[in-house]
Amino acid sequence: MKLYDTAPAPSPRRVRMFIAEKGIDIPVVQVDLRGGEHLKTEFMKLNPWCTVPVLELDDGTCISEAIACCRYLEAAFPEPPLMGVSPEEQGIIAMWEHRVEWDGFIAGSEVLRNTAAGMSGRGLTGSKGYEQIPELALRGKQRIQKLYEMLDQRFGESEYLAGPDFTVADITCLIAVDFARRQKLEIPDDCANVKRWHQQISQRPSAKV
Ligand SMILES: N[C@@H](CCC(=O)N[C@@H](CS)C(=O)NCC(=O)O)C(=O)O
Repeated sequence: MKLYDTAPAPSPRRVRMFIAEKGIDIPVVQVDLRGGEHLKTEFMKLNPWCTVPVLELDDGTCISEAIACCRYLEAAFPEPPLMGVSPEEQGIIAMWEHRVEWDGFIAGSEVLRNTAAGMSGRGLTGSKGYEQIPELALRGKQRIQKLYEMLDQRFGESEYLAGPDFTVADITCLIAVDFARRQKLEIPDDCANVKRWHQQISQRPSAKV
């Protein structure tokens, strides 16, 4: 098995962190996004959506989409469980994970992809180039402020995002928050609960891979 990764990019970090929490070792292949390697025919054979991460299994089967890579790894390496065990846990964790992917990751992507000079003509991922829409970046910033409000309320009532245990929802949330912070959308000073959670999760060894 191998993981196609790009070290500074947030989406593959979700899978690296998941792998580290599982305590497994999977060889990594770096993909040069800046150099456009992901848009070349060779990479498109692995993932026609032209994104990292991609998990390539030993028989050549390729799984793209960060959460799908995690889903495969959870089934192949069940311990420790990061996606819940009981049907209720699995549903609740998936709900929170999806919420922060949508409200955090997608909002952060709207900001980055519609402002970065290096992403001109790359408003969305994939083989078709889309122009940037500056209004989407403004909306993305508003969405991140709303995310922080929602998270502060949640971490006031729950130690981890999906309940009493660390799960994949915390992984997605940490990386969405770090992605926003990289774009100068810092955790607001009045969000003490988010700061508490962020400091705690950032100290896990898996947060540093
Ligand atoms: N929904 C996808 C998003 C993957 C994604 O957007 N990856 C970025 C790196 S964080 C990428 O490959 N970008 C290529 C590009 O900018 O064209 C997932 O969860 O894997």
